Formats: sequence, C-alpha cells, structure tokens
Amino acid sequence: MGEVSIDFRDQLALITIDNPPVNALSQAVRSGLIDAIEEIELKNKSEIIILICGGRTFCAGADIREFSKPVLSPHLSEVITRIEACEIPIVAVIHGTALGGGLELAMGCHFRVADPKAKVGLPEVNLGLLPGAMGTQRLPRLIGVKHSLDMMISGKPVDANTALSLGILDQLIEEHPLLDGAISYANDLLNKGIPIRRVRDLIVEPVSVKFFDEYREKIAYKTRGLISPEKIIRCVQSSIEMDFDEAASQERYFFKECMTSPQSKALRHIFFAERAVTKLPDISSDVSQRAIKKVAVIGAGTMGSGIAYSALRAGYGVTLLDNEASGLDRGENSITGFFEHDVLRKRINESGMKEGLERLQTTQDFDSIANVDLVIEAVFENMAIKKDVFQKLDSICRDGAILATNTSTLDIDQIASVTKRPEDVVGLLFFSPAHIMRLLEIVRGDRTEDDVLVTALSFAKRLRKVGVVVGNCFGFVGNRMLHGYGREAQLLLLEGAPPEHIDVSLQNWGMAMGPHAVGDLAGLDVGYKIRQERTDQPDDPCFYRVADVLSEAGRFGHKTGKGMYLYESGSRSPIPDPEVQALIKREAELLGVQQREINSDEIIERCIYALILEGTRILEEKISPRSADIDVVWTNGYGFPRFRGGPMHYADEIGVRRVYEGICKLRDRFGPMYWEVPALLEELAAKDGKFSGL
Ligand code: 3H9
Repeated sequence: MGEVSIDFRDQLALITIDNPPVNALSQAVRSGLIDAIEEIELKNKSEIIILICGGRTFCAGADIREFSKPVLSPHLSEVITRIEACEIPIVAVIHGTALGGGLELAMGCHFRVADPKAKVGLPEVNLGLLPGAMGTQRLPRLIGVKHSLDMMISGKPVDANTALSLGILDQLIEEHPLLDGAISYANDLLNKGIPIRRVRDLIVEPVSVKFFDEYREKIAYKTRGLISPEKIIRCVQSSIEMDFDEAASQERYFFKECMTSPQSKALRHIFFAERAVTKLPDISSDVSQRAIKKVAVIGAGTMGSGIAYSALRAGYGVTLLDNEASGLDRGENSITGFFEHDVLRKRINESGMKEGLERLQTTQDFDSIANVDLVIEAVFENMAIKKDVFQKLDSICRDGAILATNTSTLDIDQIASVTKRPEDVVGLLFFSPAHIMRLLEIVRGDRTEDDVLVTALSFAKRLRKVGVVVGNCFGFVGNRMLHGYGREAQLLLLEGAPPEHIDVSLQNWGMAMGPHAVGDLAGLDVGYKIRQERTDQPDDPCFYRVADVLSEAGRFGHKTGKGMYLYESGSRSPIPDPEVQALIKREAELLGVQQREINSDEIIERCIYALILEGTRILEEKISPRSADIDVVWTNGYGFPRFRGGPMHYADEIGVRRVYEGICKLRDRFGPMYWEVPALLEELAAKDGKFSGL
C-alpha cells in the first residue's frame, strides 16, 4: 500500500494518508491525493469523502526535507485546488496536529472535524516562510484578518476548542474511535443535504488600512530582522484587496522568495538540528532509559528554585533541599510566584497550580532524598562545596540514581571522582532563568553511562527544553564560547566603543540582547568570581578589566541598580552612565590603550568571529559531536538569532574562507593570544569546505 489509500464503503470513500512519522505532504502524498480524488470521481459511486491520516497525527505540513531540492510536481496548491473543486463533499478529520500545509489541505476540504485534543496552526513563520498553499487566503476567509494574522505571525497552534470557536473547525468529535464519529458526521451532512462549502468563495471581512499599519507597529519589535512576517501581512491585506487567484499567485511568489532566502535556510537548519541533537551518534538507539519519577534539587537559590519549578511543571515529584530554613522559604515563595505568574498568563489553571505545589516537598535533611531517581545539585559554584555535596549524595542515594550537577564551568570528572559511581554522574546545566530558558546542556563525564545520557535527553524533552550533550571542559560549549565573545566586547570598551554602541550594534545584527546588558542582568559578580577561581587566565591586564573594576566597586548590574549601566528602581532598561564612560577612559589610559572610533562592523566581526573560532576548537577537541549542536546551544541559550542559524551555520553562510581570512587579519593586528587560527579552520578554508556535516 502506498502513502495514500482509498477504502470504498457504501456511499462513502475513505482516503487515508499514511506517511510516518508525521504525514508530511511529500511528493508521493501529493500525487497520491490527486490520484485518489480522480479514482473516486471515476468510480462515480461515492456521495461523500472522508480524508483522514494514519499514525499519531494529521499532516504536519509540507515535507520540509524537499525544500532544498528542485520543486516536484504536483505543487501542494494544485492538490488543494483539485480537492476544493471536487463536486463530492470532502470532510477532513484531524487528530494530533494539522500544521502548515496540513491545515491548508484541511481548509481546502469542504468540512473540518477534529479530535478535541487536536491542535491546528500555520507555523511557517518559524521556518522563515509564509503559508504557501493559499493558507494566507483561506484562513482570513474563515476567521477574519486579526485572528489569522495572530496565528500566522506568532506561528503558534491553537487547540481544537479555540479552532472551533474561531470557525476553523466545524465540529469536534468526542466519539471513539475518531473515524466512527467522523462517519456519523458525514452521514448526517448527507441526510440533511448540507451543500458543499468552499472557503475560497467566502468574503473576508474588510478592515481599515490603518489596522495593518497598527499591526505592523505592534509586532515590529518581536519580528525585527525577519523577512516573512511583512510578507504575511501583505498577503492578508491582499485577501481583502485582490481576488482569490490573484492574491494566491502573489502568495506563491512571496513564498518562493522566502524559501530561497538565507533566513529560511538558517531556520530550517535549526529545525533539523534541534531534532538531531536528541540522537547521539555513538549511542545505540537500543539503550533504554532509567525511570525518573522523583527528583531532588539541592540548593533553593534562584537557579535551584527555577529547576524545581520546571520539574514540577513537567509532572515530577520534587524535593527541594537547602541547608537554611530561610533559603527553603525563599525557594518555596519563588516557586509559588512562578506558578501564580503562569496562572495569570493562562498557561496553567488554579487546580494545576494546587496539584503542582502538592508535589513539592522541602527539607534540610539529606536522608529524606535517599530514594529519589534524579538529584540535581545547584549549590554555590565552588569545587570544594560541590565535592562535599556529592560525597553526601554518594553515601545516601539509592543505587542507580542519577547524580547531576548544575555547574556552569567546573570539571565534572573531578566532581564525580569523590563518588564511587562516576558512571551515574552527569552535568545538567540549566540557563538562567531556569524555568524559562530552553537550553539544557547535558555534560558527559569521562565515565558517564550511555543510559544516563539517554535519560537526561528524555528528561530535557519532558521539561520542554532542548537537551544538548556536550563534553567536559571549562565552560563546556556555551559558556566556553561566551568567554571569547564577552572578552571582545570588553576589549572594545577599552579601545573606545561605548557599552551602548556595542550592545546596539549586536542587537541590530540580531542578538536578543547586547553583551553588556546581559552581563548586568546575569550579575557582573558571577563572572568575576569564576575568573577569580581560574588558574589559567591569560597574561593580559586588559582581559575583562572593565567588568572586574566594576565588580570590585560593587557595581554588580541590575541587582545593585548599577553595573555597566544605571537602572531606575523597578526597571530593567539600561541607562548609559557617564561615570562608567569616565572609568573606562581612565582604565584605558592606565593600560596604555589608545582609544578610537569603532564602527558596528568591527564590533560584530570581532565578537562573532570570536564565537566561531572557539566553536571550531570545540569541534577539534570533540567537545561537541556536530557543528549543528553548537548552533542549537547558541540559539537556545544565548539569544543568537535563529534566523542566522547559529554561529557555525553563519560561518558556512558567509563562507568559511572569509571567516578564516578575517581571523588571520585579527591575529596579525592583535597578536596570536586570542586569535591563533585553529587547524580545522585553515583546513576547511583551504578546500572551500563547510562546518555543516562535521
Ligand atoms: C509548510 O507546510 C509550507 C506550506 O505552507 C506550503 C508548501 C508549498 N517535514 O518534531 P518531532 C520530522 S512548511 C519533514 O521530533 P514531535 C522531524 O524532522 C511546514 N519532516 O516530533 C522528525 O524526524 P526525525 C509547516 C518533518 O512529536 C520527525 O518528523 N509545518 C516534518 O515532537 C518527528 O518530529 C511545520 O513547521 C515536516 N513538516 O512533534 C511543522 N515535521 O525523527 C513542523 C516533522 O528524523 N513539525 N518532521 O528526527 C513539528 O512542529 C513537529 O514535528 C510536530 C511533531 C509537532 C508535528
């Protein structure tokens, strides 16, 4: 049986798409659908058609893998046009998710019903695209301009109830199995003689031109740098101003433009990279996970509370342990606050919050965590303290429990060495704020067992985070690379670039925040303490000099009201501080650094090339198994623009040879201390190679 099959049942023809894992609309599915419609019409014995999918979901959209190949006929738009034109009524039956081309296909059918747990959406924007099979024309006809734009610009799916109330769906099917309910619905349509409804024939409720300008303004900040949101708005505007076919051909033109753009290429790269990181090249898919039900978090500080909250939201039983009763009170209050905030934002309801808080226990007693399945230590970043905690855990925890540390820089193997079970020790590095940031670096020690890594990856998925397995070295992948990036941002200060100029340059380039604003938010004291602990600092008095002087003056950043910037009480907006400007000038004079005007191009080049250079070393040392993993770390944990695909993809995009030549120039200008060219970079440049695939 092919990807599309037909089952003739009395007056009904049942078309089933079966293209695992997500019924993507590949060429075989598209041509199968046209063949199926033609066969049904030819047989001329069916009065109604049901279109359903096998497996776990309705179609998750066009087959993204085909986008980098020449277009294969028939185009999805042709298929949908053919379906809509059919004179036999067609009912789409949705379960799981109908996304992108999947929803466009359903909107081409004459009726839509769904399982109450289904979700529907047009998430193309997340891939740098717009709906390209007339979704920008049919959705406004069904639900109006505003709701359509909200769905397409956010890319977020809506649940079945919302879809029903908006008018995307005609009915929810409570009956099981779903197909039985769908057949009753179809028979009902026939019995009542309900005529075919073609969405293309509906009229879009007009809105004022002002509406679109206001909408553009509303989304401007969130969508800055992206190409496709503006194209989506123009298509929706055309759904009012043009006839269906004219607007559809404009949509198709914009779709092509977006699909061939570097942005979409980068976003598609990240889409596949985020899925590839869940599979480790050297671990067999047969390795089974350890069962995790109960989790303990050691340390009720900001990090510990955020981790505990993430685990509670994922449904785990959590014990929060701290030496101090006052620390536990603070931790519990933070967790309650996180729940309340999520209730306010309607991400969870009151009973979910109550049930979540009931799964939380607090304790000062290590013995009470003897039977948990996973312990995550989140105490102060100090080797002696961490070792002490791990010795206790080793003597108390049951055999087979996973012992994880949230260290951001320390040697996992040293921590594991104080236990009799280094194979159960792993790093689980959450990023602050832990309940919000998606990245989870999973640090593999020398002796960490494969099943511990597999369990950690699945734990990350359940926490709705992206788990990336990395090797053990100072700062692992993310923080190690941050070091070089931050170093350049600091040196640029001494050389004459004001902090706000550096931040705005990088933000305009796409970084979520500038490095100095990030430093203030994280706390300048944090990096200061890490540098104090390091014994391998470079012999360079300029190295993080400004950050050190500010920390020593008690200017830790946002939490003290001043750091690199000033902050008004209750505000997170950084205000440039003339005192800092004077301090930087003074330090530059003391260190003999000549100040000069520095343009944005130099700022971007030095900071981003520093990232690529360290990423290359990480690949050489096999700290990351694949260059795409580094991209996933930086786009999910450090605000690197997804539309640039991560630092290594960006290097490929602008050309590895160009990066190599740029770094050689920086080495010749500033010396080899920071800009020694890695052999791998030289090798790739020489053969015009790429990081992709490494
Ligand atoms: C589009 O439709 C354009 C049209 O408007 C116009 C066309 C002309 N294609 O995420 P998972 C693979 S653009 C190919 O781990 P989950 C995925 O790579 C598309 N492959 O599962 C993975 O493969 P592997 C708009 C796809 O249960 C496997 O399926 N649609 C596609 O956590 C499992 O995926 C979207 O953007 C695809 N469309 O989540 C939806 N989708 O096992 C994209 C998935 O080899 N998809 N794969 O690593 C999703 O959001 C999630 O996959 C979904 C399932 C929610 C469906």
